[in-house]
Amino acid sequence: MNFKTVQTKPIDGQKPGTSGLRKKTSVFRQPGYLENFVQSIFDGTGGAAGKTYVLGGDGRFFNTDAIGIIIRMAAANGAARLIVGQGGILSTPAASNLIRKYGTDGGIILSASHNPGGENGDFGVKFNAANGGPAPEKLTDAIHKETTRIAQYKIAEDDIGDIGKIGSFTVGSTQVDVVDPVDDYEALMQDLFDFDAIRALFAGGFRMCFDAMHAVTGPYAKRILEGSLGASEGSVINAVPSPDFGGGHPDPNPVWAKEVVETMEGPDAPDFGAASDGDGDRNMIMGRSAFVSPSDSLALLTAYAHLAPAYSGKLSGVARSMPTSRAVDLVAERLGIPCFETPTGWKFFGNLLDAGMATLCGEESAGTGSDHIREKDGLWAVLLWLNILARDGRDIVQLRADHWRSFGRNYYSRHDYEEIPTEDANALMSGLRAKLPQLPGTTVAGLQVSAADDFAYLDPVDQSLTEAQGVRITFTDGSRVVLRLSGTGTQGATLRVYLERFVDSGGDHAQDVQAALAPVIEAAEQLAQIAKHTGRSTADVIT
Ligand code: VG1
Ligand code: CO
Repeated sequence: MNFKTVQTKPIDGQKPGTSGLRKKTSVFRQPGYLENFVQSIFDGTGGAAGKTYVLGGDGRFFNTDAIGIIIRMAAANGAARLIVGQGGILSTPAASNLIRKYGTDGGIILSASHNPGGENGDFGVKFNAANGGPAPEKLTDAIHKETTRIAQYKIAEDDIGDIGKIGSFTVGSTQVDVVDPVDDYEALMQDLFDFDAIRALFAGGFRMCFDAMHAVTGPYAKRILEGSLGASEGSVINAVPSPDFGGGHPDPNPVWAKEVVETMEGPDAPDFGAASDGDGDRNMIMGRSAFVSPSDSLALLTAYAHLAPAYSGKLSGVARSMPTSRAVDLVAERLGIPCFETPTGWKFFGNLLDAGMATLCGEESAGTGSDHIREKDGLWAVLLWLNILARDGRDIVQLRADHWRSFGRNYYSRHDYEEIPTEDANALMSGLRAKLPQLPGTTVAGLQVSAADDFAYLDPVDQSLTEAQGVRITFTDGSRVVLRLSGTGTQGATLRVYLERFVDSGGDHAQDVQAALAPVIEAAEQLAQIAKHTGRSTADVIT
């Protein structure tokens, strides 16, 4: 095997965002672009020599080529061993599990998650650390620093073995083990959940529809739901990963996961509906004609997690991202466990999970997970739901109604304004930030502001401070508006407006969500002048 050192120059903009480096696929395919970033990952984390990494991706366009490049680079940099998903496929949660199970030094996951794939879509690369979780800011900063001073990268010149076949080959002195992407993940799920109870549920005629959205969870869901648990054949739809996700947008929300939504709203709908995203770390949950908001799902899972063997009597605490509704806070309070509020992005849960301070974590964007790995996990959430439904016996819609009756309901919605010129988005945010100190006590759209700040997070484990994580404005009736700019987009800026209104346990919980939120939506508009700054009167995506 011949190795070569290639001279290169820093490329601007290789700064990881909320979850890894995401760019247009065409950008990643520019000569040296991927190579520069991968070499910077190695250099920013103490070098690859003697290390073991997990490697896989969500199967989107350029996945296989990129895996080949990374294998040849890891070998040239002296890595001892690589564990690669067969065909280059690994869901994000499966990769996190492999890193932990085999005690590797980390992993490289190729995905732009919910962003569309294909030649004209997006591509992404993220580095996960030895705990299986997304690199914390300290590491992503170190990697970024390397991208600004890189002068050369190393790569093997010759062809390598076939990653389409399970087995092993070597590249120089690096051993490459190609593994089944599902096996270890399924074994972990069997440890956590009551598979017998779920099997009995399906055997009793329970029906579900799981939309894999032509993305990575297809093989996992087929094997586990239809194979091991006995869901009827065809319960998993769009199960074959395709390089462009069937031309779709693999974002599991009611706007993009249309097929399962139509099934769940149609005649003779199954009992339970779900969907997952591009890399398998998110979940959408539905009952018959009922979308369960991710924030409510987190609250309900926390309330009923004791029905699953792994979590019975084991909840040390919960954590949610700041924009996620405060429904879970109410459950934590009743359970007498702490509830942590973190910035958006799974990397902020890592320390809490490692320290045993939180057991369940969740985000409004449909990411839910636990201390079983260090990533959010779409299929895990579906299995926990199935476990709960199997053991509780109630229909999911009934269970949620009972929950609202007991705890009150946090009406919740997110309004996204996409591809806004970056200057306009920045002007909106800085205008809003400037007036925060004057807001408390004032009345906007009939709502009185009780507090207004720009969220800063002091990590209780390592005392690191992360600032400017989103503006939050709370009103005296418990309503709340949060505004922040997305850190995963690849074109212009995306403004996310998070809206929440609480109606307590005595109230009526049957209102239409947008109607219930109307005063909060109006307050957000008046406070942030969204129409003026963006030139748009409504959001592009409402979830
Ligand atoms: C979005 C979500 C955030 C999530 C992140 C990565 O980030 O809002 O909750 O952690 O995507 O998820 P942003 O910065 O665009 O709001 V994934 O499944 O795309 O890796
Ligand atoms: Co994802």
